[in-house]
Parts: sequence; C-alpha cells; structure tokens
Amino acid sequence: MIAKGSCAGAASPKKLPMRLLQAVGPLVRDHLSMTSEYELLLKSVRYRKKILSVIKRANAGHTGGSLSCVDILNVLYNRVMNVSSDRFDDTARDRYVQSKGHSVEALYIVLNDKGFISDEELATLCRYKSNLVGHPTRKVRGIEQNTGALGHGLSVSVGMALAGKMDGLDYKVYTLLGDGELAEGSSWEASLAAAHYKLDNLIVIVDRNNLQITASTEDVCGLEPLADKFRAFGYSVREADGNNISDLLGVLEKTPFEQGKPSLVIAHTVKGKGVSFIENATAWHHHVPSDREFAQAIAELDEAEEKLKREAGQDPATMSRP
Ligand SMILES: Cc1ncc(C[n+]2csc(CCOP(=O)(O)OP(=O)(O)O)c2C)c(N)n1
Ligand SMILES: [Mg+2]
Repeated sequence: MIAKGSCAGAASPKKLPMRLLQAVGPLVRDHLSMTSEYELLLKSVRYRKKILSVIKRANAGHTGGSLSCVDILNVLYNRVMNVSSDRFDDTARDRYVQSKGHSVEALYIVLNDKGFISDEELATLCRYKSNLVGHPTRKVRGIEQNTGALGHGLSVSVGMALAGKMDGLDYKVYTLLGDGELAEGSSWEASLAAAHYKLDNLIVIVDRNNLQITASTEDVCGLEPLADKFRAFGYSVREADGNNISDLLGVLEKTPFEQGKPSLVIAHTVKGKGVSFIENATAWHHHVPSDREFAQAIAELDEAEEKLKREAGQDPATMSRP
C-alpha cells in the first residue's frame, strides 16, 4: 500500500540508488517519480496548446470544458493517482471516470502524455474508424468507462468504489463531474449510495465553471448553495481553485478528507481557462477556433510558457514533454 500524503520535495528517482529503486515495488517506484510543481505548471500550458491543436485538426471538440478541467487532470495523473500505462490491468490501480465526457480532448492529451495513447493514434481524433471519438470509450487504453450521456459517471464510480471495498482492494476512484451535469438527478441518487456505503475511497470533483452548454448553471438550474447540498448528502467537502496547481495539490493529495465519508472537491474553474477570448464565453462550449483564433490562442499560451520559464529561471531544453 502506498502512503498518499503530500510528497512535495520527494527525491527524484534519478537521484535514488538503483538498488533501492529495484527493491521497492512498481507502484512505489512510480510514486517516487515526482513531477515538480513547476513541471506541472508547464505541462498545463503545453496541454492547453495540444488541446487546441487536436480540436483544430479534428475540426470538432469541446474547447471550453477541456480547458477548464485540464489542470485537474494534470494533478491527478501526474501526482495523485497510482495508475500507469504499463500496469493499467493492475487491479490495485486507481480509477478515473470522466463523467463530463464531452471534455474528452483534455483526457486524450493527458493520456497521450502518460503513454496510453501514441502520437499516431492521437492524430486520428474524430477520423473515420478511429477509436478516438468525441466522448470517452473503453476502446481507448486508459479509459475506464464510456461516458458522454451526462449523469452516469458517478453511479458507475460508486459501483467501482464499493467493489474495491468488497474485494479488500486499496484503490481510490476519482470522478469528474460538470456543474451543469448536476442537473441530472442520477448524480444525487448515486451520492445517497456513496454516503450510505461509507465510500471514503471515492473522490468526486466538480468542475465548477458556472457555465452549462448554452447559459450559466444558475440561470438553467440553480445549484447554490452547492457545498451545503453535498454536505447534506454525506460528503466531506473541500473547495479549491481548480485552475491553480498548488491549490489542487493541497486538496487532492489529502484524501479521504474524513474516514467513512466520500470526499468531494468543488473545483472553482474558468471555462476556457488560459485563452483570453475563450474564457467564460458560452459560445466556446464546442466552438472550433478559426485559423486566426487558433494563432492568437497559441500566441497567448506561448507567452504564458515563456513567462513561466522566465520566472523559474530554468532551461526549457531540459524539460520533459509535452
Ligand atoms: C444526458 C445528457 N443531456 C444533455 C447532454 C448535452 N450536453 C453536453 S455538454 C452539456 C453541458 C454540460 O455542462 P457542464 O456539465 O457544466 O460541463 P462543462 O461546463 O464543464 O463543459 C450538455 C447539456 C448530454 N451530453 N447528456
Ligand atoms: Mg460547467
């Protein structure tokens, strides 16, 4: 079993004696491969550029929602979850279910970075006969559950978490919901069950970007006071800036928040985060950038990357992909 406390400052595997690395199990070894906060920040900017690139090439995609949740995926896959492409069939792996399946481009990019999806396969997004379609399917290595019809991911995640308890396996199940998705009553039924079965191995993250497909969540079907509602349903609740790596690490590395209760993170995000004219713009829910918009977006993200590097004073050539 792996301790999942804060690992900031842990030694890089490169600096550990080979004998020690060989002696520890593969899960522990991966956990020691700590990605620094700076690398996470850099990855987020680069993930954003890749999201826009694949959407542009495919001429389809959910731009706003992918940009809002990508920092959450970054932290989960690079620092929090025990899952890797070479051990995806390990029954002890942590599970991730992206219930807001329409933001699959963010997931594809992170799975590509983590070695689940090759560059060649990524290039086939939305092409005829490609497994990489506009919503997650289990045909793609690394994807646990077909989603896209909103309102089902949490129920499935509850089942996975309950199975883990019944089988005596020590994995956690992470699921990402959209805030608009919460209008689906099935999410609340699943929440009742999560509390009833005391699923403290379940971590639910709500991408609270305040926008739905055509308007604000509060105009379509009001959610507030959201934290109180989740507490009343039996969750232990934390709130975080869902586009802030350090804030996300602060909550996601410290689950369960309470023994015997499912954990819930309200991740306050900006839909379209990272590109000025996409941020908070309802029309960008599934808008594809024109050539001019694409060039401007990449220029803004290039500038953000340069700023990061200047601030860190690090040589970008030494940084790992993407
Ligand atoms: C059951 C169901 N109803 C409607 C849709 C159409 N739909 C796709 S995305 C979306 C809005 C979702 O909003 P939210 O959950 O807030 O996602 P985000 O803002 O993160 O993109 C809707 C209604 C769907 N995919 N599934
Ligand atoms: Mg939303």
